[in-house]
Amino acid sequence: MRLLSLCCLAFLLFSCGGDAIPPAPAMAPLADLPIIPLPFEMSSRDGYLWVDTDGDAAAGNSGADAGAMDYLRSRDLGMLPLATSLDPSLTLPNEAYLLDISAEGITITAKAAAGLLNGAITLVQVVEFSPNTERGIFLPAGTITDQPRYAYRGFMLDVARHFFGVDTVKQVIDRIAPYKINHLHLHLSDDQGWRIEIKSWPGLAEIGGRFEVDGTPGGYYTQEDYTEIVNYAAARGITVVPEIDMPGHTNAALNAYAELNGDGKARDPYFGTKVGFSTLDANKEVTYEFIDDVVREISAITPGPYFHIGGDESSVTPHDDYVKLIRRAQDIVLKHGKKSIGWDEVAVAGLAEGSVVQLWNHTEYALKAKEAGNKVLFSLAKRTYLDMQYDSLSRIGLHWAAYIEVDDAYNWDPGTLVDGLTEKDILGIEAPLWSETVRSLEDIDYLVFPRLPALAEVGWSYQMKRQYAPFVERLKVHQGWLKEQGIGTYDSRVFR
Ligand code: TNX
Repeated sequence: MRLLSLCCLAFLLFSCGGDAIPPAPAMAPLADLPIIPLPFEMSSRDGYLWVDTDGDAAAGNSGADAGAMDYLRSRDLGMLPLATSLDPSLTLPNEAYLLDISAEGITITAKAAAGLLNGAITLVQVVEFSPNTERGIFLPAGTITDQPRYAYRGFMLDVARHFFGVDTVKQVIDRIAPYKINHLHLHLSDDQGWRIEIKSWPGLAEIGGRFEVDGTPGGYYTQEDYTEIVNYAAARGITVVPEIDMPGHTNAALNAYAELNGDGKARDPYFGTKVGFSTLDANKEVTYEFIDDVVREISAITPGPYFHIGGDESSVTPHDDYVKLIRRAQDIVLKHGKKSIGWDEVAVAGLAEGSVVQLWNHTEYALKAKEAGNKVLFSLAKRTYLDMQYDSLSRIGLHWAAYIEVDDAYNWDPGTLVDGLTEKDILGIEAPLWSETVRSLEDIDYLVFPRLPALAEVGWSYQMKRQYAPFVERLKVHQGWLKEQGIGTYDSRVFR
């Protein structure tokens, strides 16, 4: 080590004309850093990179990918000496990357921009868990080669039961991006509220958005607000998936427009938390004009490929009406250039090939979906529902599906959950946060952390690589990091 330091010293004195590289403090090898989600491969080398945090911020990274650099800057790490290189000929997924750290600097290589950004996201953790002293940052040398098991790792925020404004959503995005969550599903409408401006049906937001659970004031996103969220998410590697739930979970729309009701009478606002009592009328043409306008306006401001049509718990919709409405809704989605996603009940209607069935409750629908040429997105309530309590003492949350502790969230394999589904039938996993009991960012933090990092690893890391006990050791370090960032993560029993 000493010899190495002397060499570095000599090199730097010679090449940079003066600034001596300080000797490294005690530091862990790269491969021992507690990165979450666990990368595919990490290898350590002797030596280290010293980054002078007082130095010229842009000195080392001219020409590095703008997206990766913007992400690093958003985490106050714009001074890192990063070089990036894109190699479209690599036979790797777009999200894969190779991150190399040596005494000379940091390089990230990937096939596509998404991979460079993932490399930058990992780099932030490497820096966080390496010595950061008044003499600068010291990073252990080595290489990380990484790629995701599943293309879709999602988080869902229910902004309908309780509304969360743009600033809160941005803070949520900043919290989930470090775990390589790449889809943010926004549940934009439900019985209690309609949360997005539709210019051709202004009453949806203005009337349907007035309240939330318990009758407290609600709110909605203007289309400009929504675009702001979409862009903020995109800069952090996250694609927004908008959901308009139908034909059930529609009381807010039925409150705003009398003509959407079978009997032509407007419904009262709903402040409770029951499900399964509202429905659009599948036999009125105005229903499809409404769906067409809503899907068209939202699709026009959604760069991502998906539109989520809900389809869950439509208990008061007759079966034939349900099938008819879901089929026509997905034709409308296709017409506006998107792929549909639906909660698992939509499998009975038979979605078009290439659509996605989000499995939350009925595993028997997985094979039906596969037969129709749909991919499956795993959100099984008893593993992935972040609105479930940790245990009976949790201060908020529900428990109809299960109590979910960190080990329950971590110890399952999407690949073996349903007989007959193979790896290529699975799009990925998503962790939903329903907000019946969730009223603030503090509440969000309490339920999301530390379970989201566990689920993120289920979605990103290969099954053969991950093991529970070492994961908990890494998670302990993250628990401290989350707290340092002011994130109100829950003190799980797995840390005791
Ligand atoms: C079931 S999951 C629902 C939601 C509730 C949630 C509460 C699903 C597709 N429907 O309407 O908010 O349970 O956990």
